[in-house]
Amino acid sequence: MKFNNPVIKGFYPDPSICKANGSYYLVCSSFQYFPGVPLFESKDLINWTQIGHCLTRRSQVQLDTVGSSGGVFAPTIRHDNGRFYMTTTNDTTRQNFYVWTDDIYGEWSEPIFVDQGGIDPDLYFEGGKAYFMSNGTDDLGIGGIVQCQIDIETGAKLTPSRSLWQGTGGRYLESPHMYRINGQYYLLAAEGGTEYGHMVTYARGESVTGPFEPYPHNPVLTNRNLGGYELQGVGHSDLIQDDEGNWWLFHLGFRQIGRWLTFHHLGREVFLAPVTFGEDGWFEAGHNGTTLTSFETDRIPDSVVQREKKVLTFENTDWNLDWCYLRHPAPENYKLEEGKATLKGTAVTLDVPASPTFIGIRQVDFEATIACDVRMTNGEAGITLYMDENHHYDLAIRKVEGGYQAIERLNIGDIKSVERELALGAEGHATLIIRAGHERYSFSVLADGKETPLGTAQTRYLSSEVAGGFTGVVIGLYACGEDSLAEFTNFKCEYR
Ligand code: 6LW
Repeated sequence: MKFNNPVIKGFYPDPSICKANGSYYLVCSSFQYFPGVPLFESKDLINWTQIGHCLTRRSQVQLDTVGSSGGVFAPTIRHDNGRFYMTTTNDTTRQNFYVWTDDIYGEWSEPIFVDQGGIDPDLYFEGGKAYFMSNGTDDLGIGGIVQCQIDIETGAKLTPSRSLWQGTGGRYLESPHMYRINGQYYLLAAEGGTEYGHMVTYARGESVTGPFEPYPHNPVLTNRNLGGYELQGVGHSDLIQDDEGNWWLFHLGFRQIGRWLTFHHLGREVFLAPVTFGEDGWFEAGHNGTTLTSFETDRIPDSVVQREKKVLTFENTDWNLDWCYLRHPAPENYKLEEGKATLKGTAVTLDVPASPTFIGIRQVDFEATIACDVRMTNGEAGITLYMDENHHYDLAIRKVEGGYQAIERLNIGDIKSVERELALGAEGHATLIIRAGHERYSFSVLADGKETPLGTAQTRYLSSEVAGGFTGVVIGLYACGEDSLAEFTNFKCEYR
């Protein structure tokens, strides 16, 4: 069959994967968004269904004071002795912790903290022992991929933290994962930073504690050499063996807005590349060490068809799975029903790193038409294309003296500009429409049976290259203003 990359589209960075009970499970970073750490299931490695989140309670992760792109960093998911573990970092508090569950469809435990610094924690289980890896600095002050052995019940360190491997010289050595394959230990990592120089590297050794010998042809996977190629930033990965014995790398990457346009605003997404082991025990990945936008493979049967949900509505999405909040929401401000969202605004606006009344769904592809009916009273309510508090485009209705108006507002760093105001008269009611393309969004309003274009804005100003950070555009429904109340109905996001 032929599969297309990404296999999970939109802002789902830093994938980690494990296999258990005949299924594959995958988790991603979530930063300031709540619930934290989206969790997916697949039977065939190609089609992924979100089944939950690992961090669903405030007691598991505290996001109130988390800045944009702070909070929940790269997770690792593992299955050992019937139990699932997910370990991650709250980068804002600089704490590494893990949670566990015996029921993948159920709730996860309270956090168990590990006193080892750095980011991108990893767990490796062997012979009743649990090893904990992360990037950072060890107890002797040596940097690299750092390891200690822990008591998996309590998180207590059983051995000092020791630096295992310093990588191949790329900046930001991170994303460690340990595996035992054919009697050898493989230590996978990423280097180069999560931008255009990103890459996957690895080393192997005879013992779980090292020493480790680097693969002679590192990086094993990168797209940093591919100029004019849509897919960039390939790195941060996890290895998995399928039931037929084939190996694969799940990794992050991003899609530029155009071949020669080095901007990406949809966030870092999940990609899949085949892995092949040689007789010498070293493995290669992708196509000549790069990831392609599609792969022909006989490893997956032709009967597997890659599905894509092209139309998303209130009715066919799940408030608890597909939608997310900025930090911890105040539940009393949200009434989420089948076919309708009623949002009560507060004084918190979209322009501060706090929790405005906002519920969002990731923009997962470039070309889309997004529409929603909004009926509101006071304040302001509408749709925002949200990258962070300083980079968002808002299409909204607001109350003004004598009536209501529709507005298009651009927020790009220090520039905050209402580009167009359209008088709506005495009713705070209209259909808001956003048409998304690779390079531009266009905004219009349908009121009294007449569609009026308000303006357009370039996608690049919401990109990671402009905004910085680690997230991607989320389509948010929001209300702000202390006595504002807004009803959203007929939401539709249709991808082309
Ligand atoms: C993550 C690090 C990375 O922790 O970006 O691409 C950081 N890799 O491994 C934030 O996602």
